[in-house]
Amino acid sequence: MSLQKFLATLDTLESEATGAFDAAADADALEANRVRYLGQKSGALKEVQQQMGSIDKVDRPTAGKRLNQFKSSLQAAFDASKERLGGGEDSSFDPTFDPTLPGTRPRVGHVHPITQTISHLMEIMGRMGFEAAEGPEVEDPWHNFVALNIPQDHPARDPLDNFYLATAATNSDDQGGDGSQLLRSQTSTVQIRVMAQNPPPIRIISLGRVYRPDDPDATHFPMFHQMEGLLVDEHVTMANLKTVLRVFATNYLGGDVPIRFRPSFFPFTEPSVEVDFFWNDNWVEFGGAGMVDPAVFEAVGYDPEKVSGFAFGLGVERLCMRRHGVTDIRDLYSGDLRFLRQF
Ligand code: FA5
Repeated sequence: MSLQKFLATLDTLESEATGAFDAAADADALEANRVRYLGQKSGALKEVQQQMGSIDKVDRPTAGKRLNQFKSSLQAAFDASKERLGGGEDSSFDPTFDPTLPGTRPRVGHVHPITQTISHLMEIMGRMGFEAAEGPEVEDPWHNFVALNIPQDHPARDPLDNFYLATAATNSDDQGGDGSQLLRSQTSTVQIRVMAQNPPPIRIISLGRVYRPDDPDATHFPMFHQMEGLLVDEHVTMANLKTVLRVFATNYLGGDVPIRFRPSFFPFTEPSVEVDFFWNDNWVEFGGAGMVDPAVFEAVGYDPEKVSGFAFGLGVERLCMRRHGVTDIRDLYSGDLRFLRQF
């Protein structure tokens, strides 16, 4: 076929096809025109593409260029017509759809209330200069008991009061241990780890999970979190401990929160106290505290004649519950999204 004839054919077909697309009155007419002009099997475009083969080689670049324009022109006419008819054959337009109504907001997950509480506690204590420290949840008896002045025959070491593991300890700092391992029952283990590796002064908090075979009830859970605090320096007194806890409680619970110490006993502090906060017209117990026992300083290589210090351990769940009015600790671990979404 001569180039002139080919170009003339395209001109005629182009005006015919674009006219037909423009005139299509509905989706069916548009589809019929699409098949006639753009159809893959026997459409007009396919036909002229085949005619390219009969054009003289020297004329093929010119013919090819015009063929591309022709193709784009038909496609543009089809697209414009499709849009005019509201999406052509794919139209799924719902006439009842009201774009001005508010949409359905997708639910986004959020941080668990205990994790939120931990961040909050770290922030408050951080402002008082306490740095966060961490220790392992699987411990050896030296860190969980011996260095904390809890001797072999102490009832706190009873297998019925701890989760001992069937595997043997492999850590090199299990001093004189019998190779047994347990899930730590208190974050006081971190006191030992920090002091064994750092000289005084020390000012740390440690927030983490601890495990005890307690029957779950409204205030007890077998896995819970503690906030351990430790401050060691020269001339540290109980008055410093009381001030730090009072500032902490006032910041966390809001308003002025007085502190009450009740005499108690922990093998690793002397004297030892239970800590109560006065809040919402009640004295509420939050944890234990005291002055670090000289035996603990000796276990980690500190000189008890030169330094003194205080330590405290508060229940994180109980703090979170007080602040948010949660009455049952089990709600925090139920996984019930209706409960968790409130935080
Ligand atoms: C201790 O664990 C000491 N290590 C605290 C301490 C640290 C004393 C440093 C002195 C110096 P106690 O066993 O009382 O103490 O636990 C502290 C707090 O943990 C309790 O007051 C309570 O708030 C919380 N707690 C204890 N057992 C549970 C449990 N089963 N479920 C939830 N919270 C608990």
